[in-house]
Amino acid sequence: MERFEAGDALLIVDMQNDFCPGGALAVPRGDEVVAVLNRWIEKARHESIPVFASRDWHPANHVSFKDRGGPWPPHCVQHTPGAEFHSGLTLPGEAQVVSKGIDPDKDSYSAFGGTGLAELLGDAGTRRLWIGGLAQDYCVKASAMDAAQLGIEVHLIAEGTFPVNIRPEDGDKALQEMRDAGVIVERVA
Ligand code: VGL
Ligand code: ZN
Repeated sequence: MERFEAGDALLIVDMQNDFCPGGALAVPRGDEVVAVLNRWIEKARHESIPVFASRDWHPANHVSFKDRGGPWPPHCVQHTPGAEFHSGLTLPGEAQVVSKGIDPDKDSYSAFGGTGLAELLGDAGTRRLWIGGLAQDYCVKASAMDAAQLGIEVHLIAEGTFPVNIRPEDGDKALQEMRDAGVIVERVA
């Protein structure tokens, strides 16, 4: 595991039941990253590195749902069990949670979309951001690329994320797009 330093922050993206096996929009093996991310969370707490968590938090009539012509089955509907964080995830009480996709008529894959996350990271003095969670080819990718765009040095925790689309080329394509945007892909066991 890489070392944290002052100015680092950890972002856990959408580690919710609906994105795990058995959920409405399951990422294959999605639950396997919980143990990995818990180790990073524990290390962050130990070193007083701030922890942020995003959640997909849709109204029941969200525009990204198939019945409104969107690409996805209903998922992460506010206040339903599917929208809860995976019960094994050990988020500390002081973790700052941001919710996205709240507007029925707008979607945001990025944890930065209308959440104030950029300001929260700025307030925390963030220079480097470590990112893991779900899904690698959607919300993790969009969040990592937005963070890089903000001038933050982004490190993707590669073993802490899986793509929803498991055609091999999709996960790899997402990794390549992130690399092209300046994201540092860390693969450390
Ligand atoms: C996500 C699809 C739809 C994600 C969210 O968190 O990656 N993917 N909504
Ligand atoms: Zn969504």
